[in-house]
Amino acid sequence: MALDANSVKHDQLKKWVNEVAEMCQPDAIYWCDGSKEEYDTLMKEMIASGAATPLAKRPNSVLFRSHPSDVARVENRTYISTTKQEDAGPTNNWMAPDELKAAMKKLYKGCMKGRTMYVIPFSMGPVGSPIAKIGIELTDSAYVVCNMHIMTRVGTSVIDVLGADGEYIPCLHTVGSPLEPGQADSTWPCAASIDDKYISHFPEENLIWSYGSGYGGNALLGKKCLALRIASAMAKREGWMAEHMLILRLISPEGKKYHIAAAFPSACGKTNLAMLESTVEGWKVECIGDDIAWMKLGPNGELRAINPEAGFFGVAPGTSYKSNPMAMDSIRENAIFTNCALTDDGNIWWEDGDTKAPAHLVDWKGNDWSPETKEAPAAHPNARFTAPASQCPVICPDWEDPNGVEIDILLFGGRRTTTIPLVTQAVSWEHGVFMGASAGSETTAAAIGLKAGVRRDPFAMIPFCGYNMGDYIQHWFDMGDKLGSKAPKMFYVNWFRKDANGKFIWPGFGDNSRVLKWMCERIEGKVDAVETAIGFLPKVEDLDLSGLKVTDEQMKELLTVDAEAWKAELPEINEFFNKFGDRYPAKLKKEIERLTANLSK
Ligand code: GTP
Ligand code: SPV
Ligand code: MN
Repeated sequence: MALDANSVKHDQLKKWVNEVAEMCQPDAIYWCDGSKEEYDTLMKEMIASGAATPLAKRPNSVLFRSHPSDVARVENRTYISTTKQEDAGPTNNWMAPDELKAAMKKLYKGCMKGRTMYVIPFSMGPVGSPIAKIGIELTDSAYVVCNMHIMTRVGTSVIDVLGADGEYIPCLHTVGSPLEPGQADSTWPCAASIDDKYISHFPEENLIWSYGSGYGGNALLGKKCLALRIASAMAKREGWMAEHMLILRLISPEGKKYHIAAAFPSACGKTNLAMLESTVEGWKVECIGDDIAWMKLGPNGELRAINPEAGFFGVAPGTSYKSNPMAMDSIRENAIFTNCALTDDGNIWWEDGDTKAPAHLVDWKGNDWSPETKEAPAAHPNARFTAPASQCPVICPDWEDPNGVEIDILLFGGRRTTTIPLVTQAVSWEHGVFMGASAGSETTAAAIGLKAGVRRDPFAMIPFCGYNMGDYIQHWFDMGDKLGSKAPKMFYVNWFRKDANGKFIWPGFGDNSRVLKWMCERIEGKVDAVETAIGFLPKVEDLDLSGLKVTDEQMKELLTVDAEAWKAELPEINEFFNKFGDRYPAKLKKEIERLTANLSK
């Protein structure tokens, strides 16, 4: 076990590892080989220390409980550090690289005392494939190592691909909780104060520095930090796209394959849609990815997408055999659960799952919990499961194809109780970019400290864009120019409309297949649509609603354009776009002017 550091030929990498070790002063350095033996050994140690609880009901699976202050991404502590502030843009936190590095170096000094520093060689995308990017994460968290084993491709083969001078993205992470000699560790070490946490990106040098958090995207640096923030900046420079999108294959009863990529904000339904079980007879979904898509022009000018990840880091609450059976089957074994509740017989439990709460649980904070005396949910709303994508029963046979799949349909969306119809088709690429750019969503528990209410979240990328958002939107227009007639068709969806009693109007989940089917029929030219001020809406008779209990009134509510509500929203969209200043794309301005004129016709 462990990779022999002496076998590493990459001198620059070894130099960087030694420099970090000098600064952070770990007790030991361990090079990860990515083996099962390594995973099992680390997990055994964490079980022995009390950090992890084995689950009798799920083979090779464990539960972790985080510190109550460390439960999700921290957007207000996330930085895009470019030489010029305008290159980070109005939607990102910014600090000058020198200043940010100086502040963080103070914190990094001696931060790994009493701990082991793990060197994790990982690949985003299949190892050795031309589209893959290699990262090296240095971390003092064994929890991070085990999660990275599942979420990325970790191992000796990555070091082999790097050779003596291959390119990699350095990712430095620490929980920021050094131990004095003899000091007992806590079960979830992290920085004591949220103001000491930093999730920093230096896109001009492809560098990531993270300090103080052990949770999700703050700590598993291949995911949001590398595959979205750093990759989006690389993609802009190199003419491709790194997007917060699921990828799925939809197969029609005739066997025709359609590929869909969809951008919904965090906790707004990507994992669910990605592995949906269709309720329309004969239609089938295969999952390619549930969170991130890297998309490039293919040899024939088409848009091709790959999933750079190897696992799912999914929202647990709400997941059930009714809502997402394929996710439930993916987490039967070999899974890591974080901040779920624990049952007396050694299983995990969360709100809106398959079973009612039993009389006794241990909640995510480790306290006794019962439905009678409860003061708060037993599972944290951002409780998560980590599971290998290969365990998903409907994983697409081509999910690891380095050539990716050709995207036919791009979807945007968000969580909106009012105003936004069930589905709208863009009338052009430019209009579709406007739809994506103006997307708004009610905030969720996936990030700490967000105000409740609707926020603008262009392409679900507001927390993940590694450069100026105005330039990012322009990049979408530019990609449309390159794609020309090969451009995928674009749609906007909203599964989350509520009625006066606060109940979801649309059944959602598997029944979203009915909307996907309509999209395929649209792109085949099989069905007409109603042209409205905001785009094409379905004729209700063209939606396959067989066997569904929705009333005509409800469908009408889901499919009408509320012009007054839209008009009321325009000032807010304008205010948001105006922040782009001299980076405000002219084509975007033209689209909002067109919508404004349409709405007052
Ligand atoms: P991240 O991993 O944070 O990026 O989230 P995600 O976009 O993958 O969201 P996910 O699919 O995990 O869904 C988040 C929550 O939304 C869960 O509680 C789901 O049960 C709920 N949800 C997903 N799809 C639907 C739907 O069609 N209708 C309704 N009402 N809820 C949904
Ligand atoms: C998200 O918040 O969009 C996630 C979870 O996918 S995390 O990896 O923590 O960012
Ligand atoms: Mn996500």
